[in-house]
Amino acid sequence: ETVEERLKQRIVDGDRLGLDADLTEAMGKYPPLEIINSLLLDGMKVVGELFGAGKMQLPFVLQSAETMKAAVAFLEPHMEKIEGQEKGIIVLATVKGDVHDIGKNLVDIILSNNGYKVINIGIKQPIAAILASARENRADAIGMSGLLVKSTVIMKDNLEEMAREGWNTPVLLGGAALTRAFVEEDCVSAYAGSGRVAYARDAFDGLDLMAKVAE
Ligand code: B1M
Repeated sequence: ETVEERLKQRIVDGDRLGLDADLTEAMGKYPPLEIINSLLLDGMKVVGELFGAGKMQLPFVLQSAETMKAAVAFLEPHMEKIEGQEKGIIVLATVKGDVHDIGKNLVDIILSNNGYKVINIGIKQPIAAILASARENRADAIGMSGLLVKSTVIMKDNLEEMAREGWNTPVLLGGAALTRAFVEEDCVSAYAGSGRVAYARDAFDGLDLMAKVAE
């Protein structure tokens, strides 16, 4: 078995024993972000498929998620960082009712490593908490993440609330249940006339969008 196969399988199995040694070996071949994007996330995709098909139970999904988090924590100090002046401030949250945070935390790492200040306020955040943090930190952008289908509806509600309150801060939306069409049609019209709403397919997309927003 190659190190690539082993790492992917570790995510599927939630197997952390010896994880660091495999990650160290993989770092001899790939940069840390590539290990995450092309090896570890492949394993997570399999977990999602097995779970969706009823072939994997929730406690095992949790083990996979914990393994993913341990791997990211191990790799993070080895990632390239752009130091220097702060390019902009973003408040990042997983929306109300949603606990999924692996994607959000990857966005945090990638933005932080690229010169942005990220205020990551965590999971299950109601819009009031997100806005309070944005106000307090004078955020240049707000990022909302959510993986459940119901989270997409909450994002749209959040934008309506923001429009009602007269906000015009740009908003980035991301997470597996979203589609570009939903963001560009429903969400953009919910925030109509107020500010920009953009769909981030992945964390790098989030970085590109943040660069545009903070210009
Ligand atoms: Co859950 N879960 N889960 N889960 N889980 C999904 C999302 C699901 C699709 C699985 C499935 O059925 N196949 C399904 C949702 C179905 C739906 O809504 N229609 C589901 C379900 C049903 C549930 C529960 C309801 C199960 C239950 O309790 N019966 C429950 C929900 C609890 C709740 O939220 N209230 C639940 C719980 C869990 C765990 C706790 C066990 C665990 C999460 C642990 C954690 O995050 N700390 C978990 C996991 C791991 C998953 C899957 C398998 C993997 C998610 C993940 O971490 N992916 C997931 C299957 C799937 O997504 N297909 C699933 C890796 C991550 C890096 O990707 O977050 O998409 P993602 O992030 C990407 C992009 O989307 C983007 O960048 C990232 C990197 O490319 N991105 C952004 C994300 N946010 C962004 C924000 C940005 C920019 C980009 O800017 C703001």
